Amino acid sequence: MLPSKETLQFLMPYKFAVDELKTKLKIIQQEAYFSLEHNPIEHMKFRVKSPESMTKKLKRKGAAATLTSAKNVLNDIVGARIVCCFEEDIYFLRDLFYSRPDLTVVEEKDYIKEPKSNGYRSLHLIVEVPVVMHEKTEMVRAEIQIRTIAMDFWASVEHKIFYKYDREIPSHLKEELSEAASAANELDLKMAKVRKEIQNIENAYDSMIMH
Ligand code: 0O2
Repeated sequence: MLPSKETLQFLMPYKFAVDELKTKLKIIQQEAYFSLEHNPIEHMKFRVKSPESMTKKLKRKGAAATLTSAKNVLNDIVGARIVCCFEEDIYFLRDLFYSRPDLTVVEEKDYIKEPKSNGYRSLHLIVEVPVVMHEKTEMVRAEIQIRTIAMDFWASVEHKIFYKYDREIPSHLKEELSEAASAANELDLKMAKVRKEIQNIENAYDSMIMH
């Protein structure tokens, strides 16, 4: 069924918030590249939650399936996913979000320091982005998920399995996923080590040139 005019109007500020976030992240990415000579963002994805997904999530949370309750209850109508190569990049970006005057971080969930029991790892920030429109400025909430490529690989596969089994993953698959989460974590640690070594070589080379 096509969304009603009311729904389309409701979604407008959320679509603008995606545009705002895209621009901010492009600036963050390019500025970081010039100052660090390293791009902290491997790739990004943005989405506005579909009305069907909003209804499902509201029902799951025991809230009324109305636009007003969607606005009040859901923090992730706007979603951004930032995928980085290294865990260090995640915290670099996190700190940048806190320091920006053009958005406000209102909540942080660090599933990297404290992974979920199934092995899920990711850093979630809920931010408020001002969207200036014709008649008013609306503070639009968005959920920003920041993760490494390894964390993203794991989460994407787990997400597919989760929905395939209608949220009831069989126990043998849960175990496999838990092992895969540990392997993904090890890969992140190994990559951090490799990066450190490369940085040490680069620093040694730079100081040789200086002398
Ligand atoms: P979907 O289908 O991805 O949209 P709260 O903010 O506390 O009111 P919420 O939104 O459940 O409740 O918070 P949380 O824990 O921050 O989860 C938000 C999103 O993170 C989820 O959105 C998923 O995208 C992702 N996520 C959280 N836990 C897991 C997990 O165990 N596995 C995977 N693959 N992703 C996870 P949705 O709306 O639940 O799902």
